[in-house]
Amino acid sequence: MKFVSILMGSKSDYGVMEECAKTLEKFGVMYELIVSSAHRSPDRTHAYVKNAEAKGAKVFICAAGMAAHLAGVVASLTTKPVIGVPMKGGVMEGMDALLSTVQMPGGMPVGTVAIGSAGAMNSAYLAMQILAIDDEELAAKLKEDRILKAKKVETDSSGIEVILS
Ligand code: RP5
Repeated sequence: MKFVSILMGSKSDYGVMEECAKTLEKFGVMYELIVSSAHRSPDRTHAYVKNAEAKGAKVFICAAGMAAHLAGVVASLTTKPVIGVPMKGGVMEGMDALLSTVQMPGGMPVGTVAIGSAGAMNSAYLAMQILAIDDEELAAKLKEDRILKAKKVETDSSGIEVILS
């Protein structure tokens, strides 16, 4: 079994992280999704990561807001790639979570994506790009997705563009 593990620090993160799950589903990539907090349920977080890795988790995606330590804690428990998604909320609109997630000490990386929904979607894409290193079928799907994105730019432009000769 090969899958992506999505952890969220709170159920309140789900509204944004649903986008991550939906993106993985669109590409037929298996995932698990749980709420587990670095602060409120440290034992559950520890047990989940160890068990998920043993079952076949290849990449961990961790979403948390405010003093966002979830991705860092997960990174301390596994050598699988960990992607951190900083959540908006709190008085600093996600800047607190961004800095907390990204500022890991040397040798303990968390690949950190953008705050909020773009980050949620990109965490799924980045996880799939990692899986696609040795999965040709998934790699082909990601290439096709890029082609469709480029075509959409042309289509979007065609109705409104102004080009001088
Ligand atoms: C973080 O604190 C969670 O990831 C969430 O983004 C934020 C607020 O959590 P709740 O108070 O809504 O549960 O740990």
